[in-house]
Amino acid sequence: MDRIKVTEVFEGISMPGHLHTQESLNAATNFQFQDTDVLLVTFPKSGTTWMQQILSLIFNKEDLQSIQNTPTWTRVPWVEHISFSDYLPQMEASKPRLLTTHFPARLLIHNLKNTKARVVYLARNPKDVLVSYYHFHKLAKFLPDFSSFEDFFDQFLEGKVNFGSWFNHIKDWLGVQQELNFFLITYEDLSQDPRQAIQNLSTFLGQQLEPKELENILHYCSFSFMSQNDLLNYSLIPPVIFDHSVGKFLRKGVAGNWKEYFSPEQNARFNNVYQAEMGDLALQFPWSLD
Ligand code: PPS
Repeated sequence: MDRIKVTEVFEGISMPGHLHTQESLNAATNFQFQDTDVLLVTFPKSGTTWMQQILSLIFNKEDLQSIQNTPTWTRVPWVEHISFSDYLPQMEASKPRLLTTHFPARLLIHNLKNTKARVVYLARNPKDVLVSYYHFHKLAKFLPDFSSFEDFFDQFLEGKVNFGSWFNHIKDWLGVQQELNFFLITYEDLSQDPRQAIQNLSTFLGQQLEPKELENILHYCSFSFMSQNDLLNYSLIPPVIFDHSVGKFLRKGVAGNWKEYFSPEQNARFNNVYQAEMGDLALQFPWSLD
């Protein structure tokens, strides 16, 4: 498979060359956002696919059948991916354009800050991000191999994995939120009270949901529905890209799975780094580090 083991480095950030080229990355930094756009921002493994599905459902609430035949990555594509230019023309017909990025704010802010584009930042407990990312490295053949969980743990904490430091990513975006039409939501909000979280999100998006519409959205974005649907669970991705014999993209779908992986020593080390990096910012997140 073309470029499967290539890593692109762009503006100091490593990314899989299977999905990105210097050309696609440059194009993303020059992308012209529109006032009607909705941009989903995540660090990898924060629940991107879940939120892509939710955004798509909210904006197609009157005709949920129409979106069941296409995968999430074509409905809410990444602006930095090679394939983005293929999806863009078909998106122009329907507004708003629903977009995704893993980029840090510093690469997009110049084209975002003078628009009214809605930015939805989805964050997840970084301990769960780490565990999910570790498993994804086994599944995705376009990511580097790690010898052990301990090895991956160290690289993640040092910000040496693809897309760099989780801490830098979240601080970068929270640092510019006042300049943007910005909404912060967490994986934990969605897990604990999906009804309330989706209602709050819909209000930010200017979308009124009827009770029946909300019920349908809750059903179609549930882990049980998504993990059984081949267009949503990535099972149709060829084995040369995803080694389906070692795991699933929709793996566990819960908050707190890190507790089964972190040793007491790793946990203490992570907490120290977390406090040093996040400081007072830590107060605004609903996840537990215990
Ligand atoms: S990626 O590769 O960055 O796009 O991955 P991403 O979609 O951000 O993250 C994958 C994790 O999100 C979980 N997920 C869900 N959890 C709960 N409910 C739903 N509907 C859902 N959809 C995806 C998925 O299982 C991955 O988390 P883990 O912890 O590995 O299970």
